Amino acid sequence: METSTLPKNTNTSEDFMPINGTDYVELYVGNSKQAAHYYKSAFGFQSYAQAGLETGLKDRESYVVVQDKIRLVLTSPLKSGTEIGKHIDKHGDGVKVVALWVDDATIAYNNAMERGAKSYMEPQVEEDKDGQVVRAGIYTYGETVHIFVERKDYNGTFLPGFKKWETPDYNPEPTGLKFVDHMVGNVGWNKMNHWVKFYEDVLGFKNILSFDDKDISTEYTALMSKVMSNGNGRIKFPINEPAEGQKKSQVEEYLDFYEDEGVQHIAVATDNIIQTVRDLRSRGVEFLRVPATYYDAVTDRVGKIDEDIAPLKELGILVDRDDEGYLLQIFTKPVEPRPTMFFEIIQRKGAQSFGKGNFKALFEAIEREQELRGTLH
Ligand code: TYF
Ligand code: FE
Repeated sequence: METSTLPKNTNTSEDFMPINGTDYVELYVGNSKQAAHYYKSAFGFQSYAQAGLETGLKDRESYVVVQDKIRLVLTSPLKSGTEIGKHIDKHGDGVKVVALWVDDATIAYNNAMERGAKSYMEPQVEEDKDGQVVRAGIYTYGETVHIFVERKDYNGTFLPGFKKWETPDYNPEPTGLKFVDHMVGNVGWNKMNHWVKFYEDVLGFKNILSFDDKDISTEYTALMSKVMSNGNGRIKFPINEPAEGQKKSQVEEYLDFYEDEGVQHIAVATDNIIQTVRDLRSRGVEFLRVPATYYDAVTDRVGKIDEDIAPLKELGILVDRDDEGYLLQIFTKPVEPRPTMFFEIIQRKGAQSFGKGNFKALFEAIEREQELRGTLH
């Protein structure tokens, strides 16, 4: 059963962990230079910052790309035997850091630690001629971490230690991606409630929506999901766990290939999904497809919407409605060789939900991909 309580406390004093938004997302990848090129050419990110040999680092090279409020950091090791290299060997390319923008990173860290968090990085002050940043980090599911970033008075490029990354000869146009809407974690069998409690206890999040295996099951596979939100609703983290079905759940497939719990998808918002998806497709981004028959019933299911159905059908964009409005969404295929992380493109027109009405068609589309790779048994 779907249950819903939207968060009411917008930054009240009872919110012991006020968060302003997602600061950045860092992926550990095999080749950060080429990954940055991919996120520029395929997704329309812009060159922003760089750190590595030229800035005095000996063990890693990072490229930062930006599109509106979204900052992606792509990091690779410069030698063998590093934590970054081990992370890539075990998981393939994937999200290491989901960084949260806070007013006081030390207080955020101390609060989280008092409430039972496991430390990743004690508060450290980072400084250059453009000001100061304080960062501190805690572990979440798998080897994934949250880093609190306090950048009150910082005027430099990204973080102290980074220099501007300028590419005068190659700057593809943006594709209309605006901000991170939500990021989903896949966790182990029967571990969803453990991580729900972690976000409640340690970060003061609330469970705003729940989906059980009856909501999210097809003829073959199933999963369960609970959406956690911080007080002001700017951070939303659905947590998925696999459920028993006739065949292997997509969450179980992820856990097998990532060899751990981790980030399953990054949902990014646009305010013109038709244009964004057309653009992304023309640059080689591959999306999941639902059958054309999905669109036969769409108007009956969601009622009148601003968009014509024809371009939605042409591009494979999904639509769903809730009490507050409707949303449009579409999912990429995994963006690395392992069937692990993917992106969602989402446009909200009032709806604050996650597309429950699309789950069946979406999960059947995922199953067709699993079937093609021979992992649906
Ligand atoms: O974030 C969500 O809940 C939606 C639906 O494996 C979804 O995007 C849920 C699970 C999943 C893929 C998409
Ligand atoms: Fe999503």
